[in-house]
Amino acid sequence: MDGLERHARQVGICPSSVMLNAQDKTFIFEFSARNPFRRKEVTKVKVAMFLAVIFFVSSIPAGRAQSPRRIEIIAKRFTYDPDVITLKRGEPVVLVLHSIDVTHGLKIADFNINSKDIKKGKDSELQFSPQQTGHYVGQCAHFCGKGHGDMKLQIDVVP
Ligand SMILES: [Cu+2]
Repeated sequence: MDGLERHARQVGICPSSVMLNAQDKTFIFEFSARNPFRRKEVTKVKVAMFLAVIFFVSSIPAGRAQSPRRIEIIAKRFTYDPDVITLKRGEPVVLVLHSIDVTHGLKIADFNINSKDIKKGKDSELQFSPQQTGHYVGQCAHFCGKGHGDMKLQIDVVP
């Protein structure tokens, strides 16, 4: 290889550990004059830390990709705000419903959602993942007054 590997052989590090540590020249030179047993211990710790950092960094984007999109919706007599939402097919979402007057609900039969318990002042989370494109209608599922039957949420699922 180069002077680094020759130096490593002189101080008794096997070629495979040189490969793992070749990018950290300062490390090998820093410990070359010290007790070889201690050097090997530190080498293992360094390699483990290096792999742990790689694992941690590579796991960050995956974690973000899987967390569902949150959509805040206000429920009040006799409407949802917004009352039209657009979702992507296959995308996991969480509808975060928040009532500002009385208890409401939300039923979306096509997505197996039926909540009768959207209470005033409390966030209610409904999670699902639409599997087919199309136009769907959710409806209030908790009687809330004379306009209850007209309290609807339109859901457009696009490719
Ligand atoms: Cu209602």
